[in-house]
Amino acid sequence: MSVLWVTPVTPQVCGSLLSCTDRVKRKTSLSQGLIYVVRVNQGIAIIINECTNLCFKMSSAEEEKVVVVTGGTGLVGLGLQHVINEINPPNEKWIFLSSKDADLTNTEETRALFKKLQPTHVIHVAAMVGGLFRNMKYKCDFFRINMKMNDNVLEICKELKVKKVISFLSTCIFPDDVVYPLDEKMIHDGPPHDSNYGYAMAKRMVDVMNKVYHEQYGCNFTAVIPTNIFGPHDNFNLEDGHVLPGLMRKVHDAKRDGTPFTVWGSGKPLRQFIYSRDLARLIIWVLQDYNEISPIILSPDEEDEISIKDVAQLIVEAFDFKGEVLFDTSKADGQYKKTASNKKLRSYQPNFKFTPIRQGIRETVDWFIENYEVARK
Ligand code: NAP
Ligand code: GFB
Repeated sequence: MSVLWVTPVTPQVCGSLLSCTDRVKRKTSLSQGLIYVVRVNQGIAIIINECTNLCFKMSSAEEEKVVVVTGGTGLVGLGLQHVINEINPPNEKWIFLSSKDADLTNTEETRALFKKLQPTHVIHVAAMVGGLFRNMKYKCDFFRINMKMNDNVLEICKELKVKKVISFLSTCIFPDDVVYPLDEKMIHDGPPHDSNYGYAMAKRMVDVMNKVYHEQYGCNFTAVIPTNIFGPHDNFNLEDGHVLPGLMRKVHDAKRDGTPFTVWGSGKPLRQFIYSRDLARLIIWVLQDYNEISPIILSPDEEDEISIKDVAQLIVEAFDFKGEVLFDTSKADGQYKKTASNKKLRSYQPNFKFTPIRQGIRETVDWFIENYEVARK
């Protein structure tokens, strides 16, 4: 049984098509649009309306996919859970792991767990992660812990003949002294920014491992390279977390305490931010349809790059904060910019619509206010 066809249609055409078929297999809403899955003869037809511009192929007769997500309880992992719960793809069992299931730096624990789960596909999200200030403080831990986790997961996936592994890199791993924008070919063209040297070098080795596992064993191991990610379930700890959750935490507390809101650094550095739920939808597409060993940058367009000062202003507006905004220039600015080109992604997904940053920030602030007591802080 196979997918007969996938076609974007206007809502009107969608309506009339559906009125003449009673074999609606499932209706799935995906934040920006509706997807109808209908059965036609021996196959499955997917009708999507033009809002989403992203389609998911589903097949019914194939062997069930067992997709294991390491790091399933963090910012990215919970973003994936959110979208998978929305889509609920047939014939796919998704298992989201945390460090409580196994410490991935421990080879035997990792092997025992993966042997028990028997994944057909692995999305290796887990890592020791942190913002600028944590990276600067624990360079050796970031290198050693991430090297161990990545080596264990890829070697055990090779042993178990896992069909596909997607690992996570980051745009901060690229060389610091380059001509922007960054593209996938530039990963090893010089040292990364010193602030995240340990993390960056461990992540670069994942790209090396994907290549050598493919050449020696034919493994289908690839990687994605997201820019700075944000969204619900982020780490709002001021020392360890990234800039957006850090700023949200500080505005929240400043509003509560009637104190000024302090942005660290000059506010001049530039960043591209991808919303965790957009990233999740792209990861699902990579799992299904991206068939290269070479990595792919997952980033909004270059023109969406924004300064720390301007993004702080969006957060001030989202909280309706009226207090004083200060800049503490005694704090590091880190890398001035890491402008990434998403040309490769756009060659595959020309119409993918990213959530506007103002809307993503609004949804994340609403989530943080509602979950302040339980959020990671
Ligand atoms: P996160 O929120 O810190 O989540 C990390 C996840 O990894 C958690 O589920 C954690 O489990 C798990 N984990 C950590 N240490 C582990 C260990 N020793 N054994 C097993 N599991 C372990 O991280 P994130 O922001 O979602 O990042 C996800 C991936 O994206 C990482 O590979 C990161 O390098 C990459 N990335 C992140 C960003 C960003 O801006 N956040 C940007 C680019 C790339 P527990 O919940 O049990 O602790
Ligand atoms: O997200 P972030 O910590 O890391 O952003 P990077 C740092 C930038 O935000 C710096 C400014 O320019 C900081 O001066 N900033 C302002 C703040 N206020 C705050 C705040 O309250 N908290 C934080 N954290 N920053 C990381 C890499 O680089 O990017 C990681 O170190 C990872 O390894 C991550 O790759 C995606 O964007 O500079």
